[in-house]
Amino acid sequence: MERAEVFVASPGRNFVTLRITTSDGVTGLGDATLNGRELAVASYLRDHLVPLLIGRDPARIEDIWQFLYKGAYWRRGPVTMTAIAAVDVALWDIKGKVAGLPVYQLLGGRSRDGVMVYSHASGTDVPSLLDDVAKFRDQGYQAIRAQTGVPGLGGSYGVRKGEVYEPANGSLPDEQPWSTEAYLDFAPTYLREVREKFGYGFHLLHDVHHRLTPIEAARFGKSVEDLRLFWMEDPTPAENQEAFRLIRRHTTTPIATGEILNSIWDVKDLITEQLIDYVRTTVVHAGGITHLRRIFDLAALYQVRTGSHGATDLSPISLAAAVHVDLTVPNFGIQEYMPHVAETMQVFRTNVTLKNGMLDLSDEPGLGVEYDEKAAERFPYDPKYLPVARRLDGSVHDW
Ligand code: GCO
Ligand code: MG
Repeated sequence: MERAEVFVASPGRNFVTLRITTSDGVTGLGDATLNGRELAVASYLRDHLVPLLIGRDPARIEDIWQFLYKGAYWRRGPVTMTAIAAVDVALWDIKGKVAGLPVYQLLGGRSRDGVMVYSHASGTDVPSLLDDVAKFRDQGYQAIRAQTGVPGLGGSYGVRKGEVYEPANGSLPDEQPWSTEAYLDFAPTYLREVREKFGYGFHLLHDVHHRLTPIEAARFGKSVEDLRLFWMEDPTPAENQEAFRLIRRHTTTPIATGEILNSIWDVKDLITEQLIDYVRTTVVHAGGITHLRRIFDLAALYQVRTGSHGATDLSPISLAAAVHVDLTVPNFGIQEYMPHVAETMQVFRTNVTLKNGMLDLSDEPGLGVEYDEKAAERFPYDPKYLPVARRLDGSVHDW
């Protein structure tokens, strides 16, 4: 590797991008975006990893992964694993370009014709949520996540405010009220309204955003069993993998978790004890294609399927990398998908296409993504933070 550059830009939202150039002039791109903590990863890359890459053979992807992971002494964690992921994905991009093959061919070729996605329907209230669901049904999506603001709580959490869902906002975190009681009474009622209005001919998903205790999550799962959710996502914080055992004992509503987890160790018990149905780790936050495949292979042994995070705080590079992986793994489940805003697409060019709720990509070598450095200069870094939830007594709650 001759050069590795880190770009921080905010075309619609903040993204950190790594570009590696080989001595033959081949370039590879990696996403290094960690929502609300972008500069920490940029510094990890610029100050600590880039100097280690120069002069190293870009073909040795596995060896470089081990070198960066074990060589750091400090293992795991979102900043480290996002930085390693960016290097790993850029090296797969380079390998594909050198071989003249798309990355999915290097991963074993297609296991399926396309990648089923779920979109985000949301609204500040139930009528606007139902309008959003109708819009996505009309657009041909086969799976839809439904979220709406809880009455009396100021419309917070996981809900679109303007045209797009973008919770990171403001140069200081927005502190929003939360009541588990109000949520537990309300959420099942609007999910029921969605089923009553639109029927069972599509997959319905819901994100709990880690806001319940295990027994509350068990109650929620039980109360929506007849609505046949595709999954309830992040029903409880996952630091304690054991917690999911209690939820599992009480409900057949499928469980998904993993978007904030970074390594195979963080999901090991969840997978091997079959405490979840879908693992949501991503290329960008879980160590790149090399490590994600290891997680997905472990999951396949236990009939756990994939359902990678794909909100717009993951850059188009991550989305493309996800589609390459999703096309190949035998235990693919679903891919989260939100279209990036127009400003983002002025900076990133990809060949990812959407048709009938399925993503696909062309046979372009590598990842099939280009980064327009000049266009990115028009969008300087713009600090934005995710909101923080406080219970009605003022104490901090889980996101
Ligand atoms: C998801 C996530 C988003 C988060 C965002 C935080 O399932 O897509 O939970 O809703 O808001 O990705 O960075
Ligand atoms: Mg989520």
